[in-house]
Amino acid sequence: MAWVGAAVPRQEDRRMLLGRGRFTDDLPAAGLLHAAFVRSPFAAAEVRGIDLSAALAAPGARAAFTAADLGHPALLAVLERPEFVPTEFPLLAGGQVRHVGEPVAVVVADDPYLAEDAAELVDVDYLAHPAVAGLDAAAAAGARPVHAGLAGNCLVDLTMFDDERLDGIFAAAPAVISATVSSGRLAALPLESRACRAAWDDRDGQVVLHVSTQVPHQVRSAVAQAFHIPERSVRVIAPDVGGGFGLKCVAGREELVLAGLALRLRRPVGWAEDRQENLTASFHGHEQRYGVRAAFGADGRILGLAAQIDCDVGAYSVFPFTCGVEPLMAATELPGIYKVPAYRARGRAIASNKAPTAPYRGVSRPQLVLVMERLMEKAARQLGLDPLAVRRRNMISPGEFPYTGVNGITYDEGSYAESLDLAEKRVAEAGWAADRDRLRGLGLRAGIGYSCFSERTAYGTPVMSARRMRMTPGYDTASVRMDPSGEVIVTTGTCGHGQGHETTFAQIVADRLGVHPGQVRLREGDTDLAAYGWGTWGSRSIVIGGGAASRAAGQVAGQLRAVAAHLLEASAADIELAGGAARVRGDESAAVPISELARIVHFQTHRVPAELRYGLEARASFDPPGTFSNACHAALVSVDPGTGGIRLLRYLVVEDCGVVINPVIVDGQVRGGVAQGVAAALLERVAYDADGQPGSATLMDYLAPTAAELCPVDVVHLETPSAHSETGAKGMGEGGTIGAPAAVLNAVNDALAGDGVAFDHIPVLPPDVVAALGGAG
Ligand code: MCN
Repeated sequence: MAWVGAAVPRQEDRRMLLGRGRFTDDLPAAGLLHAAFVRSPFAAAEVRGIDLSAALAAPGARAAFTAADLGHPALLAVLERPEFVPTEFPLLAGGQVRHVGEPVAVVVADDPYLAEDAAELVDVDYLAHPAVAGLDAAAAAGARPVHAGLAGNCLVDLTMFDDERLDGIFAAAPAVISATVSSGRLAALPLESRACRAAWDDRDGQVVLHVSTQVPHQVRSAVAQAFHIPERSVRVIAPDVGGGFGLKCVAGREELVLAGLALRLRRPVGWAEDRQENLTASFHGHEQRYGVRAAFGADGRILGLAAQIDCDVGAYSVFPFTCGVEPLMAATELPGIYKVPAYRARGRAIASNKAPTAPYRGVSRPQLVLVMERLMEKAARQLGLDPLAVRRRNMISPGEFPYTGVNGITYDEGSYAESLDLAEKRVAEAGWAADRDRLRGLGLRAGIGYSCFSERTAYGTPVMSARRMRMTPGYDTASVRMDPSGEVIVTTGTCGHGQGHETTFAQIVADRLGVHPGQVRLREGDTDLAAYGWGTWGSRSIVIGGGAASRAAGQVAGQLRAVAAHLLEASAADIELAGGAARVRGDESAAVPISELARIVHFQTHRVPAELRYGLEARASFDPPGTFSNACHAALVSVDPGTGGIRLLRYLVVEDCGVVINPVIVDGQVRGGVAQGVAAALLERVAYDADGQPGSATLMDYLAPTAAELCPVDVVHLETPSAHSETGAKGMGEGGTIGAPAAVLNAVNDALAGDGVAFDHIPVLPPDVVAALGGAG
């Protein structure tokens, strides 16, 4: 294996850095009309009438539509379980609006500015209602239902693993820790906000959508469902995508409306979301609250765990995942890497008059890791034990893998204890404790925090089917084709949007075929290229798409070996493919370039045995049971007791994602993820007031992290290959985001322990610190 494991520079960087990427809004604009959406200023209101006449008379305006004009197109995402209440997601709101920013009409004009001007002239007659804009307000008895008849605003209410022994365990336990742990609502904030171009193609009889998306096939399915047309009539293409972070792994209503406009107008129409729309009218995530009780033995061993998990999912259930994605993942995976003998969890999705939520990076794992890591710290404090020793006592240990937990999940081989040991060692060697003490000597508060966790990745159909989604994702497919010049084209159903797939997929395939990765081109993100594919989310791509590509490439390698064996008069078993040539093992003189084999197969077919004729091509699929990466994060922070300002000073990640395909890319993923997780802990918060009015509609209010708020992130690798993966790799694209909030919060709490202060919520903002210290600074 020459290329897997090598720090191959990212193939995609050159075009990105030269500004030659092809993002949706860069596509040629000849004849393009532009859409602007009319959005509700109210969080809850009845729409009593919409007058489009002034907008239609505006300069440059070409058309305008309400929901009724388009036939009330809507999506319905379904969990096939009685605890789920299906609700429609209208593309344009008809009778009711349910959050500020919800689109009620669309105007089409000659340019985006004229479209916005015309949209402002649309006269909407609203009758505003009181909004419900908080977990307690929404779930309160008598709260106004967000959807007619929705009792307690509860879209999902599921009790899982209801262990009858728990009450007895709590009654007898030496220590019982109770906590309420919560996390703020976040915006995924991709650099490229959502964008779409839609055009009708008469020749192919298709509406062609260029969309900035993570899931082209699911967007295609959504268009087909909303407009009652066959999937064949829709082609979705994701060009370069400037980040998604989960926000683009669901079907956006505006993109689908554009498909409707192209179907109706037979003219190309474009739309690019502005940042205000992105922050208020797109998708959010992570507004969760955990009420937990955990029983511990005197030695720090966890004896039982009970959790009530409430997720404020906003106004709608998103397609195709539904609003069940956060509570179901949280309730299933809460125990994490710890051996919990008895468990009960109730997970609820509560609707509110806020923007809907999507599976933001990490989904519920940053929160459930936060909960477990807070419990470990609290138990240690109450029992007078070392917090790392308590973790060690409870975590799944070497020799216990594969381990099936109380939640029914089987964890494949990991390095939970080793990663903690190594992190502790590195922290000691680097003198973090001395740094902390020096800062304390200066009058600052300073602390060190850890988090230990696993990241379930590559959710295949065997795992996803347990959720009972009507559309059950999981598998993926790939095809590998060698052209007559010996160059390779790989197509998959995954859809990279910043992860460097073009490079890492090429590394895997290059090794299988014995060619250079530069000879391998990856084509993702086009529904006409792959039969079906589930896109990129859940850190699935390298295990599932890469696994399928590896299998398909293996088949093409077999074809190449057979042709070479025939030409070299050797046995196929003796042929090795490496360095661009097929060689007979042990005979340096017997070799033929792979490009020559490709030329012969295509252009001198008569020289090839009948069964090997007509191209070098194979297709394969892969559908694993899933695999667990793991990591230990450590953070050193200082806290200024006067201003409440928290600074991140040092950060260490010891991570294990099995076989590392490309260390540069993995390190980049880890560092980006840590930045996002630190921001969730210390900076970012989508704010709403009690009337459901957004208070963070610009980047002056929604504080994204910059280099100034971060510090260098040291990354160390352990490699425990997965038996469930073709390449031994495990997914890792969310790990940085999952581990950082807990490590940072534990560090802040360590800093403030002497003041008797401990926070169980994120983000912890300077006013929280100042208030908790009560003016101590
Ligand atoms: N990789 C590797 N070796 C491994 C594991 C992964 O070299 N053992 C490489 C992969 O080849 C791939 C990258 O690391 O190039 C991430 O791989 P993987 O873990 O399979 O995750 P996905 O490619 O499926 O990406 C999804 C994940 C998710 S869920 C979110 S959200 C996310 C993320 O990736 N959003 C991102 N990383 C992002 N990075 C960028 N720049 N932008 C986003 O929106």
